[in-house]
Amino acid sequence: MTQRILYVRLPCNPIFPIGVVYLADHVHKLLPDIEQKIFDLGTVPPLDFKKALDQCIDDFKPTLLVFSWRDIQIYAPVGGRGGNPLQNAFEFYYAKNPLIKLRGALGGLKVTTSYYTELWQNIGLIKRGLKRARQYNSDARVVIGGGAVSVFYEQLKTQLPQGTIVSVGEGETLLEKLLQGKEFRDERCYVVGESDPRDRLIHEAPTPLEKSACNYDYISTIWSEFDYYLQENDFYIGVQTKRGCPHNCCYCIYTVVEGKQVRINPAEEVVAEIRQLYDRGIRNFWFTDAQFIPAKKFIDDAIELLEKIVESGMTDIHWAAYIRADNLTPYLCDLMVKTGMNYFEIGITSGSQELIRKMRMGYNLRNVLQNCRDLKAAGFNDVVSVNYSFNVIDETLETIRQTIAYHRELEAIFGVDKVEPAIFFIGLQPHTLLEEYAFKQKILKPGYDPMSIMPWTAKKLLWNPEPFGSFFGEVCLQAWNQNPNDFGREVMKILEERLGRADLEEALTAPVGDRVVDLVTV
Ligand code: B12
Ligand code: SF4
Repeated sequence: MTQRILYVRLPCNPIFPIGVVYLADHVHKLLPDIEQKIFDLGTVPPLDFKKALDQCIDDFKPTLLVFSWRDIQIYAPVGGRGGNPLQNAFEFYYAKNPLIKLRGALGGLKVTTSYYTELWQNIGLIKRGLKRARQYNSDARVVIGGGAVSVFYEQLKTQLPQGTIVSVGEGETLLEKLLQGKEFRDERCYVVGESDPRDRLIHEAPTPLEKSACNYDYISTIWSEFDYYLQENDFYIGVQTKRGCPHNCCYCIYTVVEGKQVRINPAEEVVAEIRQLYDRGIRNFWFTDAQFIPAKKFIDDAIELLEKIVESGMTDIHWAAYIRADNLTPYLCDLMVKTGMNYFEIGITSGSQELIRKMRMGYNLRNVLQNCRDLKAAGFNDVVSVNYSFNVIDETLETIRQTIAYHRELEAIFGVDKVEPAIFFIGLQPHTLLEEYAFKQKILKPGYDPMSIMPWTAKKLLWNPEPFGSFFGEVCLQAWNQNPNDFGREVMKILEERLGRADLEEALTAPVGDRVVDLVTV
């Protein structure tokens, strides 16, 4: 049977569907005769989802449905679609005023309802799509993957149609084997109804893959809504420059989803991909790597890429990425500024070196400061988002004071208005060290449902344990009350007013002899 592949990107806030684009590109390079189509529900109004999907299937009559599901945790603790989910949750859990508590409960109910509605809606679309495709091809199959599936692959098994192939992490080699009729079960996947996911499936290493520039001429022939993302000037189109992260930060699942082995895409291929988008008018790019410079030994690769961008003459582009700011050199800083980096996120989590060690984040805060100074000296004058997650593990009043000292130093370097403190609370994710820690501490029981956002589970997953949980709850409520439009800075201000600020030197020094807490055995 000649395969006809329909890629359906499930509804999602408009964000460039780089995952399905790369999959379709890979399949085309390998098996150019296969017919493919990309259908992006991110560009369809919600009321039309079913109708549009039916229409697409009727027209294309796929034999293989590739569903890509990017986000499930849209309620994560930053401003989200249904109001501010973090604020709702904190009002409900920590407010003393019953009216505010009620407001939090109602807001939380709204978020919960839209979360479950979206979940059921997406499962419904998968089932519906398969049923419809089988009207034309009785052997039609469905395979699902994407960021959300990678995180929650174990929980989804009870909800999907029998025979669905559930994929974890990158999907290129799985599709390749599937289409070539080879055994594919050795890839990071399982088949619903046939077997349970293997134990620690997500920890298996992905099959290595040499990535070449995506062929956007081809993509534009199989994706009629491609232009949607080219029209708006403020879209940051995804370009991947590498896969994998070697670190072990206790709360992070990226390193597991992408694997610890860093695989660099050849610089000339990345630039060739940017060039194609550039020629279509795109000027903003997001390097979608888990980390753009995952470790010191990848500095040269970043330099090579940025030098090639300079050589390419694309001087009016902008780019953004997650940056581990401990891995910069003055020359790299110059290149970053020269090639148009105009936004970056540093997830330092805490300004206390002691906590950085305990969370196994493996970097030196003193180096981060020095590198930020180099970046400023190189002429960086845009916004840095600094992600802080308080109360992850072993937070004390002293470590909070140290974080304030650290933050003030970043402000001194970049300017108060340029440093955006993004206050996150960790949304606990499966397969992380923090999850194991929560089991050991008896905060969670094995078998809990990480997809549940019922209040009693959500309170544990929205990681803010006592003895400091209520304190942070109270501070955040005060910040929303006083200055909702500048929440992050207000939190820092209140913390400093209440607790004061440590000496910077104290923040930068982990006590001598302090052992790295073994998260799993404590
Ligand atoms: C870069 C990134 C961002 C950037 C995106 C910038 C941009 N313009 O593209 C920014 C910072 C904006 C962002 C925002 C958010 N993100 Co984000 N992001 C990522 C990150 C690090 C990489 C995603 C990516 O593009 N990778 C590169 C592409 C090529 O890979 P991919 O899309 O995953 O596709 C591959 C595989 O998934 C697979 N695949 C995909 N579909 C399918 C289908 C089939 C059938 C198969 C077999 C395989 C397959 O093959 C593809 C090619 O290899 C991931 C974590 C990670 N390391 O994966 C989180 C991640 C995708 N984000 C996540 C979330 C939740 C969000 C937010 C909703 C957070 C929030 N609460 O606000 C927002 C909102 C995004 C939106 N829709 O508006 C979650 C999604 C899962 C979940 N927890 O629900 C992830 C997995 C992080 C996590 N651990 O939780 N994000
Ligand atoms: S460096 Fe970033 S991507 Fe890598 S494990 Fe730590 S938090 Fe995750």
